[in-house]
Amino acid sequence: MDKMYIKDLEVYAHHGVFQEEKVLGQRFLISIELFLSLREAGISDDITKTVHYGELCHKVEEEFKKENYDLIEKATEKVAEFILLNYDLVQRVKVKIKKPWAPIGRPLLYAAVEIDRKWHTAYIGVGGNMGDKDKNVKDALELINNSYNTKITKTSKFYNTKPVGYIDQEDFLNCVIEVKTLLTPLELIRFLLSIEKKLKRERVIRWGPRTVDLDVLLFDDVISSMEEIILPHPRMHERMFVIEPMCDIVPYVLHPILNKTMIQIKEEIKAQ
Ligand code: PH2
Ligand code: MG
Ligand code: MG
Repeated sequence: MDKMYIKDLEVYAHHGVFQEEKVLGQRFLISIELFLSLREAGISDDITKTVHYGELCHKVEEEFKKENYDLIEKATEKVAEFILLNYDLVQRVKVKIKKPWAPIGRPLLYAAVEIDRKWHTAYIGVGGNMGDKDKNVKDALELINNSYNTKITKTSKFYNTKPVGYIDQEDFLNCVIEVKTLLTPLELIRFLLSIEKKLKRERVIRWGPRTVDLDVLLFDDVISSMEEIILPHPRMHERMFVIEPMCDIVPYVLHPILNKTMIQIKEEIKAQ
């Protein structure tokens, strides 16, 4: 991927743990690597097809001075987030912030942190079989989309499905969505759990009735076996109520372990 660089943008600000840093302030050096395609601007010579680095520097400075933080970690996180939220062309960003004059009673060239942040693509399975199912599912989608750092980019058709697993319950309404998110897998799961709670989901019977169930199916190409987050979702490839709607929105996406497309998986389930 192409890149654009800002090196050592000098900004005077008041971040720091020590009182004198908060009061007196000091100089910070901000370096930025933007990952974006420069091809269109390279062909057309059109500034609107790229990032205006002069404007970016002014905006970053303004953002960096808006609030004072104890930690350069926090100030750096805020800069990265600001860029990803405000520059649609930018997929990924690295931000490094140096403090060359940190008052630590020792001479040093600088103290610095560097972070690497990007928009992730995740697929979420949505299902519900209690109360007003259509409303519950739509409310869940709205709550997801109302967050500033997770946005729905595709929505499948809605499907009425027979319960799978624990059979003695009402039919489900199911769909899947594609989102772009700045969250980590664990943060995304916790965010979705908080929405399930808001919509009054009570976990009584495993695989039993629920107002709304939100499962992370895929997160980029991440493979994870952590207790709180197993990726890809361990049963997604067995479940027509997941694979059929996946085929609506991304038929050719690959399951990163099985190395098969959603369409191939659908054909396999059908054959069983
Ligand atoms: N979810 C389950 C178990 N069974 N069956 C259908 N049809 N739809 C679901 O969303 C579903 C299910 C566990 O999450
Ligand atoms: Mg589930
Ligand atoms: Mg679940």
